[in-house]
Amino acid sequence: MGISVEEWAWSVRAGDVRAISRAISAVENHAPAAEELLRILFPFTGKAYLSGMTGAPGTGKSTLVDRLAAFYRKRDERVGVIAVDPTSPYSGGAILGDRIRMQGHAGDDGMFIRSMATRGFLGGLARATAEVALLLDAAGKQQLIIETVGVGQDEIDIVRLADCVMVVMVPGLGDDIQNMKAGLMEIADIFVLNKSDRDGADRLHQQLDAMLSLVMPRDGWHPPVVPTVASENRGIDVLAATIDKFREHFAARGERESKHLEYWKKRLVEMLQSRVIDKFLGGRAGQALLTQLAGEVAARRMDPFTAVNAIVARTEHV
Ligand SMILES: Nc1nc2c(ncn2[C@@H]2O[C@H](COP(=O)(O)OP(=O)(O)OP(=O)(O)O)[C@@H](O)[C@H]2O)c(=O)[nH]1
Ligand SMILES: [Mg+2]
Repeated sequence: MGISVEEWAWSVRAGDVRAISRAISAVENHAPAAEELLRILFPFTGKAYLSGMTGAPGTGKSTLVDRLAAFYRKRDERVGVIAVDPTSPYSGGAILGDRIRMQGHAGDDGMFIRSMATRGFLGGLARATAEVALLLDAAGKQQLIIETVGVGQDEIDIVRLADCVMVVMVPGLGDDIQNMKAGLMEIADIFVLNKSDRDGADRLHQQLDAMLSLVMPRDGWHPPVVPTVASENRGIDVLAATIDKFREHFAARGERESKHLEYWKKRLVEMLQSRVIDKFLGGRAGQALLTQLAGEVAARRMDPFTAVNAIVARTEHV
């Protein structure tokens, strides 16, 4: 393709769907051009509001995201959706579902939906997701929504990136709150009680309220519980209003800035780590050296400190 990275970046900023899609693929593949592209685009980011939607498989996250996105579109806001792990076993490959969703928004260039599979990302899924969010931010999307199944540390890392974290719960899914991953409980800014048309919704609501009343408010914010029936588009307006309220609450207290500061501290260290590892252990020779030294250490023929010194020394006279 005969265009410069500058031109490419310009097309992304203009919201060109093909340019954005190509940029996302470049980021996913860790293509050399991706870094340059992100560098050019970075000054134009930082405007989007990022919401994360997580929860157990099949709780209705995609349906919620879809309805919320439609709600924002009605408010005339440009929306980007990143669906991570679209292949959860529950729905047997929601990529199909995402295609159907996309069709529902076909022809609407204020809406961009992208699915990302969870396996095989160089430098980790959280890195790729964060960079895709930057791209969509630069492309002028005002509301970004990330959907991820709340199962592992990877997913928690992803939603941590969000300005507002929503944890979706449903009645009848072993509705003991104790079953919930403690890590998820802690990061929730808003609890969405979806499928509240089902039996047990009231009980779960009471349980959540009781549990939350024991939790100290974080920075003056008590995570509220918002009942929804996503499949019938019920409660979405209240959910959107609650997100707005949270956004205002934190903007007023400067919390968003300090959250971003913490985030970038962590990100810069991660980037430095991968740069350093590349430098010292990059390429086939680096990997061979690592294997050889690890063998020496495992066999107790060398201590690990000497091994690390040997790795560093090798690069010093390259
Ligand atoms: N009864 C009821 N069903 C719902 C509601 N919201 C979503 N569903 C249904 O629940 C099923 C799962 O919905 P999804 O939106 O795919 O759930 P998900 O959490 O994205 O699923 P995964 O991405 O596979 O983890 C679908 O059949 C939805 O139609 C609701 O509020 N009430
Ligand atoms: Mg889904």
